[in-house]
Amino acid sequence: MTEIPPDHPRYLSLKERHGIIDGMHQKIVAEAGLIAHGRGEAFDYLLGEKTPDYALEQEKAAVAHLLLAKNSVISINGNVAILCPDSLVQLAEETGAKLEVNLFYRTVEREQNIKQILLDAGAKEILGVELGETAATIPEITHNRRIVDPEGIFKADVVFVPLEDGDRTMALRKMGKIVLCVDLNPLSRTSVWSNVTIVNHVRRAAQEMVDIAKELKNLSREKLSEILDNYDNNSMLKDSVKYMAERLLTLSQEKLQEG
Ligand code: PTJ
Repeated sequence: MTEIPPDHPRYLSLKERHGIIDGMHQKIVAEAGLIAHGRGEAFDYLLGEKTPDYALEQEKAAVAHLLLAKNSVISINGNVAILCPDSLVQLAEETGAKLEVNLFYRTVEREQNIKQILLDAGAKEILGVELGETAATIPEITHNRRIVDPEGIFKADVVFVPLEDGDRTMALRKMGKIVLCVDLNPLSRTSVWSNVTIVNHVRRAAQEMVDIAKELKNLSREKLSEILDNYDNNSMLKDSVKYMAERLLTLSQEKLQEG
């Protein structure tokens, strides 16, 4: 593993980048996962690599959905298995959600490696691995993400898809499910199609959601529903875009004056 000096100004970001690269060599992250991560980094630069206030509101709404669900599932891919396995396992525990491995670039080796990471992080049950003939499929999708666990995503009412590509979100919505996502790109198809989109880095979002779940889990169903009463994903996405646009302008004024 490449050593990053802890005093490097972008220590955390570089450490994470190398974690993703190592994850690819260990057959956890897909090769395309590196490209996806780079795209995420560019958007996170616009957030100043910090959680904005609007994201906390999005995270609260997502947690409320998870707590209100009859049957919720957190979908795990290669990138999130490297970036935040502990937080996602804790979030499942705090909200009663199941964990399911669901991969775009599906191989049995990657499924097993990701399952092991989740077990090491304390998970007890992991769905979606080596499904073979027991697999269910999501209608309308032709790629590998269509393969789902009949006991997991297939029958869930709420599905949390941290870091996703667009078509499955659309297909899950068409199946009548509530979809929650984390995506640093507020204009991606996943972002636009989800019921609740969290525009934040998945590592920060997952950790913050664990803390929020600890706070909210003792609320009544009425109080949890109130959080969602006036929630409008489209308007929250507009807030996210506005935040990024304003930060880009401020940043460019600062940086360009420096030179
Ligand atoms: O592990 P697999 O086989 O399931 O494959 C996973 C990847 C990520 C390769 C696959 O889902 C994919 O190709 O995703 P996309 O279409 O590149 O979309 C990824 C989205 O996540 C993009 O909109 C990125 O901006 C966003 N993103 C990337 N890194 C982060 C992120 N959002 C939040 N936090 C991040 N760290």
